[in-house]
Amino acid sequence: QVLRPAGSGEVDTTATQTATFTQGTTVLEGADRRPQTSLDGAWHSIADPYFTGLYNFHHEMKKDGWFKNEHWAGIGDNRLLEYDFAKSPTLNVPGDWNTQRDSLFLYEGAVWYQRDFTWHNTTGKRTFLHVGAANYRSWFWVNGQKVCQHEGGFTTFDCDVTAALKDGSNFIVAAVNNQRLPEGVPTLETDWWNYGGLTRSLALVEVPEAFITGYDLHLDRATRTHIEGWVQVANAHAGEEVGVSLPELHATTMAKVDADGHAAISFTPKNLKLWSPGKPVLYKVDLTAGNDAIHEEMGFKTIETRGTQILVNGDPIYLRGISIHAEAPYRTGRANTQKDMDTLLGWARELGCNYVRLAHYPHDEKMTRTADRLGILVWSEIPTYWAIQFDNPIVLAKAKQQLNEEISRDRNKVSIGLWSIANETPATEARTKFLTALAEETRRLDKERLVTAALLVRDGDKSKHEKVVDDKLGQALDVIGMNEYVGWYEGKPETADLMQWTVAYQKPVIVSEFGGEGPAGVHGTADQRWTEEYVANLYTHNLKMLAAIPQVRGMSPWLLMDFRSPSRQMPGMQDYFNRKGLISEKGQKKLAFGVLQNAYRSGYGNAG
Ligand code: GCB
Repeated sequence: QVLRPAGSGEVDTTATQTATFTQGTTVLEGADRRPQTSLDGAWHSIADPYFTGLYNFHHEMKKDGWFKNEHWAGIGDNRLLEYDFAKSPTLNVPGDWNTQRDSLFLYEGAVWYQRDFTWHNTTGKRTFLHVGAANYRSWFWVNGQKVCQHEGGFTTFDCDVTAALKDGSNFIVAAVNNQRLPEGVPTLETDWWNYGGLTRSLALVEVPEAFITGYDLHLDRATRTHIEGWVQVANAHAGEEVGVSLPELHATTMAKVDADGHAAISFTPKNLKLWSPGKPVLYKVDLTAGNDAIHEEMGFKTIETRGTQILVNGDPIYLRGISIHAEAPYRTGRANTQKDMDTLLGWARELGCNYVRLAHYPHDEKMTRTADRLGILVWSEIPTYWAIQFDNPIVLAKAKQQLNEEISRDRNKVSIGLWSIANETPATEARTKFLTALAEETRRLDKERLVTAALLVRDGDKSKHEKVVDDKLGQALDVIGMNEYVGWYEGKPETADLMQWTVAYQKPVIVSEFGGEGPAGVHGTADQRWTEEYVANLYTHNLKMLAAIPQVRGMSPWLLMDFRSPSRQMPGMQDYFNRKGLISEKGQKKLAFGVLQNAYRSGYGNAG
């Protein structure tokens, strides 16, 4: 072993984390509205289960890791090289690796990616690498130079690659590791497939030296005619002007940035029509700052609560929804194409939905853009799921990072109505403290949306079939989300008829989940588990039960389409799929789809 070249001597401390892993990333807001040079397509790839490309035999980071992208010329080339991207198979980006190569179907570990690209430098410009998502940890090098590393599998991030680029041919190497971590967000247990890789699009985005990094333009709740917010510009001098205009309404406002590059915006375009679920009015919005411009497409609405009501543009609304995982229809794998978004949200509309819960993590940005266009209200969530390490401050920092990335990307999407900070977490003191901090962070980042979480419900007096919703976290929320599984994890569908509900909060409640499981095409009687008839009956009884709870202002049953999950193994019934979908992954509608559709189309729900 002593004859081996040593590593850089830099010991990787990330295993026993003392700080968050993410380094060198930011969120370039509105990046999808800027001109982009796509890096999508075929990338060379190497599965590296021992992460030999990054660590030496003493687990020190290598100086000459695979990010150097060396090529072996064949016999006669006497350098010792043990990898060669150019001779390795490709994976398509965007895409999870699991559904692209049989040997990677169950793989959890590191995979390397490499591709060449041509680039021409423009003076006075800055270039960012825009990553739609990489699950779970990722490292990026441009021309052998490290540019950033990121943790979190579902949020969008950008890293400044200006200094690493050269004129002409360039190469980029990424390592992505989807190993589940006890101190991860999410943690070891989830009920979804751990799809690894560069699961969403990558691109290069060029901006001028002084550029818009973020903005928040929203309708104020008091007047509902007034647009307010801010634009943030990097590298601007105090006093430089920022412009915001809605050309279709001939409305323009100018504002000056302060020493921190911040400009407050406030103006009242005449004849502004509001966006609402089912009435998706969007406007072109042009943002300018010096040489920089972003051409947005935005809508304007307000959402708030009054007692147990949810108000959109001041009007009480009942949210007829459905939960959706980012599982690709027809082909499985991570959903990431416009067609995936159109299919999933098209089905939601067919069902009669005015709202969707995008579980359990931020979905592709195309999804929220599509919801804006279709007029569907969105519940967006970060994967603070089940029992993450609530007593670990590093985990709180990671959750806050994901929240920041989620809100920075989507705060200007008018479809967003609710930010969900958690799903089915244990009601411990550490949990409540952690999530209360996340609720505060959410409001600091966006005061215009409602804060919610999907809570567990507890049994009260069992002899009276009592169910109680009194989780302490409810105090920190605007809207109480609650998951219940009467008829599936407990009792029979008819048990729902006996249930007595006590909700301790005079706040709106959204039933964030209920449902039952069975494959499309399996038929039997209404009391035979796994049959379409059983699940349809479960829906009928649950719909009746939930209509009697006075605080309920919406629901998103579990869920639109079957999705892959490693814990769902019953051969013939599940085969690695959670079959609670109203539609199979092949697009077959089950009986319960019709039950919910009938209810929604005949005006189910009480807006209060
Ligand atoms: C839940 C979870 C969801 C699961 C679902 C189920 O409560 O929030 O992620 O997939 O139950 O099917 O058990």
